[in-house]
Amino acid sequence: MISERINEILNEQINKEFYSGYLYLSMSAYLKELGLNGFASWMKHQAREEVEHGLKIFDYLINCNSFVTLKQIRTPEFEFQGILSIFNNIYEHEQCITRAIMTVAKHAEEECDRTTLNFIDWYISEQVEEEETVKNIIKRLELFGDDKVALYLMDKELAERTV
Ligand code: OFO
Repeated sequence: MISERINEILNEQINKEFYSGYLYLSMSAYLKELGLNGFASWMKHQAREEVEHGLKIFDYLINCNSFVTLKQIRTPEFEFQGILSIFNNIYEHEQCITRAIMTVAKHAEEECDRTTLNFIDWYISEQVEEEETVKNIIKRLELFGDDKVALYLMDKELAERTV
């Protein structure tokens, strides 16, 4: 059985993951409007992944006989300033999520809650991967984002992402 405090922060984390999904879906719609279908599709996959992250925590709480308290998901941004600013936003957002995951780990450590520590390890690795992926896209956009042909090729490449 996990503590009340861990239970509460994990419930908050479900909300954060679902919000991430909502935000990325909103970005996907914007990218589609710009005609960047590959980027839009990549972002939609990203949104799905976030929902999966939330569901994984949901299942963990249920398996631990803990309480699931679903909170309201806030409205995501829907006005953006171009593709580079979108990816910079994502990077900042993912850093926030990493800090939230580290907070879960910190509390679990304080409480010697090995089960939660073991569970949250997967998220720590996942965050490293997510930040790195987004940072790589930013670097490439900074290098040749103004070059329309390069952007077209990158859009084609991102369209290949599958679940
Ligand atoms: Fe769930 O990793 Fe992004 O937010």
